[in-house]
This record gives sequence, C-alpha cells and structure tokens, in this order.
Amino acid sequence: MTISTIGVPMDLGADRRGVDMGPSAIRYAGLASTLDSIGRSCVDAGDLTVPHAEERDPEARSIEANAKYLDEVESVCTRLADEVASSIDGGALPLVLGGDHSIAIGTLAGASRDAEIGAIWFDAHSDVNTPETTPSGNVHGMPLAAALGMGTFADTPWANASGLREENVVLVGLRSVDEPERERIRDSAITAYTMSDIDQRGVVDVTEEALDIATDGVDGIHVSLDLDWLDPSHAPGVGTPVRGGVTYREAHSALETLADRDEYEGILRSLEVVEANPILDSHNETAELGVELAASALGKRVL
Ligand code: B3U
Ligand code: MN
Ligand code: MN
Repeated sequence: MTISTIGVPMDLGADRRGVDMGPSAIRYAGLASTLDSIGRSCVDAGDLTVPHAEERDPEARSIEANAKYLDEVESVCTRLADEVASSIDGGALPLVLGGDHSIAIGTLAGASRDAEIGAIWFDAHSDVNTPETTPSGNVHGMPLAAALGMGTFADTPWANASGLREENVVLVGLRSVDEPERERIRDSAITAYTMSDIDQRGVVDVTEEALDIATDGVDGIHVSLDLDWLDPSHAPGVGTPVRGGVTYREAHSALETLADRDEYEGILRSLEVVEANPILDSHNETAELGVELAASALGKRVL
C-alpha cells in the first residue's frame, strides 16, 4: 500500500514556536529515502497551510484562554480530515507529520469518516483535557477528548461524525496525567497503560494487548506517536518532555509488534508522528528517531 505523507506545520496547539518545523525536520531526516529503502512507495502531498500566531489580532487571544487558537486549529483540522479521508479513499495509507498533537483531531476525523476505527496513543500524556479542565489552555492536551466528544466537545462536529469509540482507544506509556484527566479516564471505557505497566509486563506484551483492544470489531486503527512518549534522553526535541519514558529499543519493539500484526491482519489505517521540535532538539535526533520509528511501524526488517 502506498504511503501518502501529509505535513501539518502546526504550533498553535502547543502555543510554542518550533514544533511547526517538525514536518520539515522529519523530511530532512530522510523520511522518503528510508521508506524507499524498506520497499514502501511514498507520495508526498506536501504541507497544509497553517496560520501563524503573529497574524492573529492579539485581542482575540485572551478570549479563549481555555482553548488557545481553537478556531484556527479546527479550521486546519477540517482540511486535514479531508486530506486523510481522500488518501484512504484512494487506497493509500496516510502518514501525518506534525506539528503539535492538536492535529490528531483532524487525522482521527478523516480516518473515521465512514468507518469504525480504534486508536493507539503512544504518549507520556493522556490528551483528554477539555476547555473546562485544561491547566494550560493548549489544545495539544485535548485531541482525544475532542475526538471522543468529552466535556464541551460533545456538541462539535468532530465528536458527532467520528466512528471512534472509547472502547477501542488505548493509551500506552502514560506518566503525566492531570487530576481531571485521571477521573475522566476512570469514568470512561478507555484502556490506559502507564509506564509501570510497561516496566512490569514488558512493552511487547502491553502492545499486543493494546492491539487486541483497539482492533476489536473495527475496520482499522489509527496509531498516533507523540515523540514525548520516549524518554527525553532519546527524544530531547519535544516541547513537554517527561522523564521515565520508553527506551529506544522499547519504542522500536512496540512499533515492530504493530507491523507484525499489520502484515497478517492489515489493520493500520493511518499513522501520525507529532511533537518533534527541531529548535529544542540536538542535531535533529528526535526527527531522525521519528523516521526510524515510522519505518519500524511500516514493516522495516533487519533480515
Ligand atoms: N496535560 C498538560 C500537558 C500536556 C499535554 N500534552 C502535552 N503536554 N504535550 C496539558 O497542558 O494539557
Ligand atoms: Mn500528545
Ligand atoms: Mn505528549
């Protein structure tokens, strides 16, 4: 299956410059040649246009302190959803390059258009804040809540049109969860694995179970890879690093486990790599890691 790369140079959801250069950094790290070397044909659809924070009327910012730039994020996500849906319709596998994690609102909407999907969320954070609970106002802490219609997101088109159910959502690698998010996860049908689960059971066992849950009764799954899932010693170029993340090998093992399952069951519908910030990075190593991990997810084999 052809891979269709879609760049989304979004930083409004993190309210922090630099992560908008993520798509460029990931391409510079050799995405196209790496995919080519593993025998996957790849078409680059280029970058979506994302407005800059500086273009914005400063007065407008304070009004939505609880969800900064939400209008702009939603308008980019509307276009992203169309791109993702049309690349799936065309028989391709969309590989979305962030940009901050707010773009997942669009990716999930596109991947779930006319389909039931599951989602695996590799992330240090749970991203189920809403405007009522967010400690930062940053929409990159809210995309799963938006897609699932939690809190004030219940009335948005994102939630209503989505073929994503909590029962098929699995969070893997958590170590930074806000108190209202903890309650929300407990009250939901979402499955969540913390870093302690990975410590105790091993990343392959956890990923196998995550795959069982995410794929149960659906047409396919979206895999969202927030690079802050990894320990900052391996992925320093992210906006909100949290110590105690997965190691380089654990990350590859998890994505190889996904690729093995995909080879036999054809479950992967869309993939996303987000939060690479080259300004905070050391010699582009986080973007390079993003490329390597995408290759593992897409079937790279040593022998
Ligand atoms: N939970 C916090 C922090 C955060 C979430 N996602 C990232 N950071 N990258 C929040 O602001 O919602
Ligand atoms: Mn995230
Ligand atoms: Mn995160």
